[in-house]
Amino acid sequence: MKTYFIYGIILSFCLFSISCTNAESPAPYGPVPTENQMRWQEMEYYSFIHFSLNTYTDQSWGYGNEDVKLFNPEKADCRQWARICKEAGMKGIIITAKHHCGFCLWPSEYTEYSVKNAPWKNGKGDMVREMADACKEYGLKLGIYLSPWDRNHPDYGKPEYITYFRNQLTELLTNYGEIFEVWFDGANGGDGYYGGANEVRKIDRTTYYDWKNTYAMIRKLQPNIVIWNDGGDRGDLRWVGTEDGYVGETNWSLLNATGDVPWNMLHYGVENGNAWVPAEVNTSIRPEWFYHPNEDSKVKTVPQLMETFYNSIGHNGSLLLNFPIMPNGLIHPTDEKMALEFGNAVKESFAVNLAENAKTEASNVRGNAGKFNASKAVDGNKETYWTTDDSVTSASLTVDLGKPTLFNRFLAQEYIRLGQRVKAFTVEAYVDGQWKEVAKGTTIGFKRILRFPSVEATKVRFSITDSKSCPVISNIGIYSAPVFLNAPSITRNQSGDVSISTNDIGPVFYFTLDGTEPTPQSTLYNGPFQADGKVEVKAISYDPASGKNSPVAIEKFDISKKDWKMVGITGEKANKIMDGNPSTVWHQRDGKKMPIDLVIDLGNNFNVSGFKYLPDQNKWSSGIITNYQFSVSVDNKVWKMVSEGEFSNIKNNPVWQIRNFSPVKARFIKITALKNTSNDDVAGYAEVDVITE
Ligand code: FUL
Repeated sequence: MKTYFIYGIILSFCLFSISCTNAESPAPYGPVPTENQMRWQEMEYYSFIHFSLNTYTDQSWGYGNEDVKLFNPEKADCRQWARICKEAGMKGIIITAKHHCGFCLWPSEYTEYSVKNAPWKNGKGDMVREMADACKEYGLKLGIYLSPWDRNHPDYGKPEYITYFRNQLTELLTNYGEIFEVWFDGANGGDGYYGGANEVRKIDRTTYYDWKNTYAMIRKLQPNIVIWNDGGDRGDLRWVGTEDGYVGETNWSLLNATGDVPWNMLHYGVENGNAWVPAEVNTSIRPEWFYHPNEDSKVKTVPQLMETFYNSIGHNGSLLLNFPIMPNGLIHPTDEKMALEFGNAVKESFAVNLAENAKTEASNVRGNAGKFNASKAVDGNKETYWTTDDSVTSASLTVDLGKPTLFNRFLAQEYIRLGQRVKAFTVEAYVDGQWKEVAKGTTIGFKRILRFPSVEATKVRFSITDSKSCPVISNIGIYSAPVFLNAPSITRNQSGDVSISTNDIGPVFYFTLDGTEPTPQSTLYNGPFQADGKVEVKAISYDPASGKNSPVAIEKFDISKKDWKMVGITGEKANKIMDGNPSTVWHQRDGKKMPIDLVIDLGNNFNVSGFKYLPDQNKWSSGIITNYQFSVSVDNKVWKMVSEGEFSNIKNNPVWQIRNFSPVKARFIKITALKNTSNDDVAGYAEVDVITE
């Protein structure tokens, strides 16, 4: 009896000590975020402001010789920018203090190429100061974009430039209060003005800037900063490999501390990486980064921005959304409208968390301790979490909704201070007495949101099916979000047939051809229709079930392409460049050497005042033209060159390249490809078009 008693005491002691061990917080697993990264991660959503001399020259990248006198934004108002960002739900603003052209928005002591020599405010203005003041007033954080590449500076490419670059960084990181993020663009080296040298300057991106010492200086001046750097030493944040507004569905906040970072690592992170480098998704509210008037009808709509939201913040990334500033110094009213409507749409979508404080149950709770039980994932406190015993890497948590409840979104957050762990999970709904899988995902990280068709259920089961170590879940959310219909896409083929389509299921389309806004009383689309020649098509999607319609899609078509012929080229395939379909491409790769001409007979004489080129949408494809000449002729004998230059940033942002010039009579057009992104002898075209008077 006595022996049993002693055994009993020993056993209780063992059980007690096991439960004590297990009731301790899990040890961190793998790399974890720094305090600076944590603060940044919680910001989630902030903006970019692109404003420079490019705004006045309709360019994407300035060459460095643009006249400072162009910079005169008579209505410039950083308070307008800050107000819009604040009202849109953003937490900070990163301003292009200096873009690749080298022009400085602040009166830098180290160059004459700045606002101090511009007519704006008689050279007394400082846009970075005004931005800093406006951010302060609206409770926003300030970030700085300082392009390492400087196409104006005579010393670029030489060691002296590094001193100049650091002097400028010091000015910006010393004189404008706390800076939350500094942004170093990946475009580095190439041709430029360089103080009049007009030459190509190549640098080694890995060594030229001596990032190690530059970083040390930055951290000394701004201890709370995060560094974004594409291509240099590993920064605190990473690019996601596209400017189109999405990061991988699988998204590890990890990279290797050293070595190259190929596209798949940028996009998905590295599962077993040894450094915490989370993803920042940067994209513009318009196709381009700087303001171009021809994009006024191309501002992203609420459904497009919601898509971006789910593919960035909903994929464990942050969202850095750009506003291009107009030449007058303001954000365009359409951009403001879309940003504010988007902010409201996000608020509306996540207004009610149906899981908050609901009854929960977990298949395993660490040490059976109350402080780690399932309720901690629905208590609205980001510092508490549900976690399991160390040996458990698959576990489930059930939320009892109490009554049949409709929902279509599931949100989960890991307590990332202890590392990112979850590798796979499922979401099931309890419908008619049975569990039905409604969604599944891979990584979670700081925040993961899954979308699925609305389902009505009494319970929801969140099952982690694979995890690197015991899962640590700080929050889950269940929502019923409104569905936003996408504006339809409008295309026209070479025969002049217009088609309207969407990826959404169920809607019908209404359209107009007279410039008026389409409504459900406009013409119903019954299939492709003829609308040849110059015409503007406006269309909406309409969902008869909900009575809701989409934003308006607008497409302006120029002259008919029915009589267009390629000169000197036979074969059907070449017609892909005028079939109105952006996903079909034709390449000239038959042994020709650059420069490679493409000549088109328009069939008649026209007053041509511009041309448009859409590159292959696959950025890894060869044949994406970067440098071009455009010529016209009435007889295919005497040619006049009317435009030449570069398609800047075309690889990362493969949007329509539009060039305007003074109207000129032409029947034949010639695009001469001088160079492409892969430096070989291939010229590719998804679409080519002209602009006529
Ligand atoms: C790119 C740049 O080259 C663009 O001009 C823009 O600033 C964008 C944010 O980054 O790589």
